[in-house]
Amino acid sequence: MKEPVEKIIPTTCAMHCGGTCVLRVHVKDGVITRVESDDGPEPQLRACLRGRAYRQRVYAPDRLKFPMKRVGKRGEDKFERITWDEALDTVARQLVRVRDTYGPASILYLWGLGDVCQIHNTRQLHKLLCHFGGYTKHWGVASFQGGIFASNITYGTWRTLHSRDDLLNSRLIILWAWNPSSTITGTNTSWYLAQAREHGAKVIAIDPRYTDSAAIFADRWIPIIPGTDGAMLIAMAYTIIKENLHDQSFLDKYTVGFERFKDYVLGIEDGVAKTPAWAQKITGVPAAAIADLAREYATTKPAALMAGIAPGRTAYGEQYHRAAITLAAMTGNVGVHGGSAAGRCWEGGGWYPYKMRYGVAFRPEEGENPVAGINERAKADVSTSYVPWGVHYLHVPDLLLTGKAPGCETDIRLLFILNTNYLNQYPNINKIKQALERPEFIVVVEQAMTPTARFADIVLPTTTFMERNDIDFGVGAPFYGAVNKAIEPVGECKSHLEIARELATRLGIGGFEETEEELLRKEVAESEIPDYAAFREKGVYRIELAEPYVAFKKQIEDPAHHPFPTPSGKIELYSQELANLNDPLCPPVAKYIETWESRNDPLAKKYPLQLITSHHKRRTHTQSENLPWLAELEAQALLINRADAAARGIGDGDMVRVFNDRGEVIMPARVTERIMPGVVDMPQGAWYQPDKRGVDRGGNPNVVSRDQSSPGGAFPYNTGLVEVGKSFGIAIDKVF
Ligand SMILES: Nc1nc2c(c(=O)[nH]1)N[C@H]1C(S)=C(S)[C@@H](COP(=O)(O)OP(=O)(O)OC[C@H]3O[C@@H](n4cnc5c(=O)[nH]c(N)nc54)[C@H](O)[C@@H]3O)O[C@H]1N2
Ligand SMILES: Nc1nc2c(c(=O)[nH]1)N[C@H]1C(S)=C(S)[C@@H](COP(=O)(O)OP(=O)(O)OC[C@H]3O[C@@H](n4cnc5c(=O)[nH]c(N)nc54)[C@H](O)[C@@H]3O)O[C@H]1N2
Ligand SMILES: [Mo]
Repeated sequence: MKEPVEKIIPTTCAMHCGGTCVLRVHVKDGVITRVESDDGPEPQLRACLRGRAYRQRVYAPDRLKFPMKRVGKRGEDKFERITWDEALDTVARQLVRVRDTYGPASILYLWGLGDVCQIHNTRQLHKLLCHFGGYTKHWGVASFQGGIFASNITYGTWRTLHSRDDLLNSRLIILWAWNPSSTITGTNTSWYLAQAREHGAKVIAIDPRYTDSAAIFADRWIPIIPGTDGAMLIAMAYTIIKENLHDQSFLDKYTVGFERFKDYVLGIEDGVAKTPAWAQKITGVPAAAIADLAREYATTKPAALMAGIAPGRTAYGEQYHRAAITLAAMTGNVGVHGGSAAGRCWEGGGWYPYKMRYGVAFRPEEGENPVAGINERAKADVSTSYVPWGVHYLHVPDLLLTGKAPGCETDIRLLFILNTNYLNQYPNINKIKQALERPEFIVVVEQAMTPTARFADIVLPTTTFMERNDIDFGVGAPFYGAVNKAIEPVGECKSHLEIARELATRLGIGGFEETEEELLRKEVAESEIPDYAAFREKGVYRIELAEPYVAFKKQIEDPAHHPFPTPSGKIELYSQELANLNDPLCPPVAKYIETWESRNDPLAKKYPLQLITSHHKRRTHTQSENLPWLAELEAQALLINRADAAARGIGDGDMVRVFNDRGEVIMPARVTERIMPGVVDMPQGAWYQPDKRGVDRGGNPNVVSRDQSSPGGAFPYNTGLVEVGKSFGIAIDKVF
């Protein structure tokens, strides 16, 4: 017998971490045998542990292979295999029934990103539902809505990033809550940071945790109380103003409203001078350290304040981002090589002005959503023009339970869920579980039997990026990555394109005739890529830049011809639009606003520890959590400082209860000096595994997190109080 030939297919990892790294997939007899990464010319686009382990994801035992229908109670996890015909007929029938009985606004299409690519993403179902009569839409980006809000208000756009190679031009790099050695956020980010160090840049990390990035790159680690970053930045502004270190000519030329900000900082507005001593009490950072960093940032040119997005995921997180941008402008670091506009240090695939339109954004030619008009009436209730119509993601449970949420009023009867492990990833799981009992019908399109899929009435199995052709974008360096199909779909899995097409046929909707190949060729035709076939064969098309890409370079070099896209044409340190809101919690200049559930909240007597929920290096959110290779690397555990653990009689590896009024989790503790006292970290993305009492054994922080949105839409995942106690195992648990 002839030995089967092994083929090596170049493709691009499409997991949702900002890394779009080269994978070389070995395939023998239609089966993936191993996955390697880039061994081509420099700079290689090398994958991390998750990309290299993807084979186990494709063949995971809990991979969905067939359509399923619920046979037990909703959420009970009892399913039966059915045919595609039965599954799609049922979904089509339910869609028609709900639209005709209650109207299309009773359909909520809930999506996330998952394997984010150009064709096989959320657009296909959006298009289908638009043609079908529309649907109620959600809004709010869990990752960085606070950053989007602040950048839009201050710069008039959310695109504020440099290419990562520009870090080599920086003399000082501040990793403000940024840990790219774990979270990637752009292929090769860590590699550029390493080179910047070799070039002599000083690196300072500000984080409640001593992260891997702090350990590897930083000269100094400054721990800070979560949710107080705005206070530290504003006190830095105080020192800079008092010592006259700000770049007044930059401020005069390119910004509006600095004087108003200054009035607030100096206490002219409210009688409180925002001195480093003031901030020390709030942030836990010594006043001298704040003043030193301020001087260093203002006098080391150029300096990159890399504003992480995690402090933006706190209550009033918008203010932190506004304050960071204000400091970048005060020091003249906007639009220059080696600087940083301090918008947010990760933007995803839309960061560079690629000619190809970013796939996730819905396109007008694909259809208008007729429900927009219906919900438009509710828009009047919403506080700012940066808040679009629809339901904020955090308020989906309210809408399902009561038919009402800020900006949206409608009874949801049908939920169409894809590319999100919604139940697992959004706050207050116990409330979400109740809410998921309300709709008459839930369909989930998934790759794995996730905690969310367990709540479906019909589950449709879909392909991974190894089983389809697509295109991806470089984040941090401009390139296109070909996603090349390595194997045929596992089991009976179908791609989004096929699912949308087959539903369209059943619903009598046209416009889904184009093949994957035709659609991809169309995308490439509107891009910089000269040759489709060569691109697919090579796997990567790099856009060669004469110099690193710098956001706002044109606005700074030639302001007369290139105004900022704000109402004033300048960087708006004071925003008239926000002033018009007259909302003290969403003020016109950056302000420090104390979060709810802070250390000073009376609730802290009962629940004294602040919970943060970092992103784990061994999984992308909930994706790949179930892979033994990766699970072996680092267990899901609660990070707790030695002092807090000792005070509670907790030893390393002990099982602990983490709880508040919203719920309870039992998981192992990791006792460490790598997190500051008073703060615990439960990394997000662990799969929710409730026991019989409804206590989660998976280590999922969203059991205890709070479902309240910030005024500008920020998701407060890193704001919340808990208590931690030793868990005494099954016997005593039964007594509680
Ligand atoms: N406590 C806490 N919670 C958080 C965060 C936090 O910091 N703390 N972070 C938040 C952030 S930043 C984000 S972005 C969200 C992410 O939240 P989600 O987007 O819900 O998380 P994922 O685990 O990426 O879920 C994607 C799901 O889509 C599936 N999938 C992957 N590819 C495809 C595909 O091609 N088609 C279909 N149909 N499904 C696919 C995967 O199997 C997975 O179950 O989580 C948020 N949740
Ligand atoms: N491996 C991996 N990579 C990922 C992801 C993943 O799940 N896994 N998710 C991707 C996605 S969608 C996103 S949005 C990004 C998320 O990227 P980030 O938001 O940057 O990631 P986090 O780990 O949540 O937070 C970064 C750091 O902020 C710190 N931090 C938390 N709260 C505060 C605070 O209030 N103040 C300060 N100063 N620091 C704080 C945490 O300790 C952590 O070290 O990562 C992307 N990349
Ligand atoms: Mo995210």
